[in-house]
Amino acid sequence: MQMTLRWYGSRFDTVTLQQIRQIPGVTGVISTLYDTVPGEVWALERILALKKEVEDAGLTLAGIESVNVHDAIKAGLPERDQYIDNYIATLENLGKADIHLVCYNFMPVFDWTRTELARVRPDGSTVLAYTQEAVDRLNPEEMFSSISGDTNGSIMPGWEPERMEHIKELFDMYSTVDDEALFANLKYFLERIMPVCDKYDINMAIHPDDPAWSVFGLPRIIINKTNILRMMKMVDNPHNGVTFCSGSYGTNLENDLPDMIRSLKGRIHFAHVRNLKFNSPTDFEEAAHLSSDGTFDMYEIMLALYDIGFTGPIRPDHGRMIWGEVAMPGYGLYDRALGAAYLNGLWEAIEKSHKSKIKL
Ligand SMILES: [Mn+2]
Repeated sequence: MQMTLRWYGSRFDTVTLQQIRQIPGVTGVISTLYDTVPGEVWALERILALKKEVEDAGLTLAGIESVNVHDAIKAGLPERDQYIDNYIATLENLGKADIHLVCYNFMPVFDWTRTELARVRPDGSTVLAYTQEAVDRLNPEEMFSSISGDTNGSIMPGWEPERMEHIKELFDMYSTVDDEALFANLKYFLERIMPVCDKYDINMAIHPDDPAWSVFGLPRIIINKTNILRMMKMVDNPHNGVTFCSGSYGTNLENDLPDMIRSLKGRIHFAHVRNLKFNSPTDFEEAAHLSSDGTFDMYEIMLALYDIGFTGPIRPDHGRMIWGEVAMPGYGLYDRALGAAYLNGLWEAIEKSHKSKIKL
């Protein structure tokens, strides 16, 4: 595996590449052209400039998170072919820039959903949190305004104000799309992009829906083992793969995370590893990465990744806000650096104990 950190680019991120370079064992970043909009073709020059900036700082650009998919593609509208052509053109440019990993999601309207961006934990840190009861009390328009005051001045990925202004239209667009239609639209998209992925060896890594169930009545499909295996089978190409995000699949306590990882051998191209603390099955908050601070056994998650021979980029996921840092919620430096060091430690121990067993 290669340990990385997500980085939004020098114009948008409070964390610098120089700081990331000093986290022991972090050798790359996962980045994006944050000011592009879904459906836009990414210019090769801009991709190469991003890559050069990262490499000049002594890091590698390990992949893109995300190239967002236009709603016309997800909703299966007649104009989707034009947007898929644009997506292919972006992939072509990424391939020419020698980039081989693209994370994306197929969630209608909202990306991830949280009801609080700064819940205070007993140690005084603040974290993102979710309560189903709070979602049930809100309508979607209120959802955006209820969290937009807590973003520390950042634009949250998937929650761009321009997009949220059109939220009613977005809901109308998906009014006839159920889970089956969404699966069919995803299949259509993947079948069209696989040739360019084959040509440039680009691994597409779908990010799970978060939380892993329907929110506001919208369809959600990338939520559990059954559905993700169905997706792998429906377009059976190794370039059709997965971002295994423990914090997103883990929102549903019925998902057995190590078992899911083992069932996806060869198809996990990217891993997001973080912990959640459940207060009830429908109320959770983002804990520190350490197993004992949350609900998940992080050792078992890393062991499963080791067992399947995972070699792709991995990153700590959302961190807590600690030590007075002011940053995009979930994306400060300090707690993600602690997360990276901890995950590296688990990996080293697993690797060495495995090798010592072989010697015996
Ligand atoms: Mn994730």
